[in-house]
Amino acid sequence: MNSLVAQMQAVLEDAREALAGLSSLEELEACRVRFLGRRGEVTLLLKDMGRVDPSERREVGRAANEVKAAVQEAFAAALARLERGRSLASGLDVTLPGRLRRAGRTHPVTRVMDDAVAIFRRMGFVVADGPDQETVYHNFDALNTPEDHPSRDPQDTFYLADGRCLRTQTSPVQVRVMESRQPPVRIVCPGRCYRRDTPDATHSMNFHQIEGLYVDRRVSLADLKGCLEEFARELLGPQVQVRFRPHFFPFTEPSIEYDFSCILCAGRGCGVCKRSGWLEISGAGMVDPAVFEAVGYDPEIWTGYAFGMGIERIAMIRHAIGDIRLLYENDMRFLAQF
Ligand code: 2U9
Repeated sequence: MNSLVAQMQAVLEDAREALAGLSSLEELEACRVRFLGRRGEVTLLLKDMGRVDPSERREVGRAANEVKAAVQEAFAAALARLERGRSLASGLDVTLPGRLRRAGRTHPVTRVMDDAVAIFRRMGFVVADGPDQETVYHNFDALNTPEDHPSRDPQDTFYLADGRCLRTQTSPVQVRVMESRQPPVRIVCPGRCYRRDTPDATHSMNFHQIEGLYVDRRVSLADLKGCLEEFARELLGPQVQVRFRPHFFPFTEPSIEYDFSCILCAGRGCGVCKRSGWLEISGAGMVDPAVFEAVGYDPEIWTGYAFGMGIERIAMIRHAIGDIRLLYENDMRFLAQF
């Protein structure tokens, strides 16, 4: 056997032996320099190829390249062994299969709220915020709610020890904005509300509302209808109709309740709209002059409309959810559907 090939095989044996005893990546690097570096043992032997007799060069060259490849392979195996050992020592086994991470989703109530806010913002409304713990004045008195109105009853409203209450609607936010700002005002107030209701399929003690208020000169009921129609079509589709029915609220006069045509059966009648073709959404009306007086706006000059809607109710309609409590149980099997 050519002596150069024999020398290379000896170097290969040396390299395998040296690699087997390694315990760190630093030692591996030193070993690499020793065998495969610019002046390494394998490199220098390959440089000797020039001195091989031309008749043997082809054969010797092939053998030398095989030895070089074997040395490089031994290095790769040693590197893999050291890296695996290092990750195991740190408690991390990089060879284990990855864990599937389920992506989070936006809660259906948050989605309706975000969509509603986006639509009203496009229509020129500005978002206003206020405290969940309210004075009785802002929650009831300023909204023209009579002293003996049933909504004030401790059976219906949560009162705090200091005489304040948890807001039963987001209207007090609008009272606060009017107290601090002159018209024109065009705001929406999204947020949590609290009522002492016994929980069932359609009631929760803690729910979400968005209310709107527009105050300017010569605001009319027709403006209110246009606003709610635009909102309904943006939220549920261009085919949706809106209808008004007369109602009574202490803070609006005249007051109305409004319905959207059923999006599931296109008004033909189905289980969700209870065969009526209409979905009862909520209430609205022209701001009562007594409310303007309470906040210091002259009711001879200023007119306005206000509306409110329950967010859970819209989420339930949108997804045909039959029980409001499903929205609060945080059951992943339910939430993962949205
Ligand atoms: C001011 C003046 C008037 C807001 C209004 C309603 C009608 C209404 C319901 C929404 C779903 C209650 O939670 S719910 O059941 N709200 O029907 N809200 S008018 O009227 C206002 C608000 C602020 C200063």
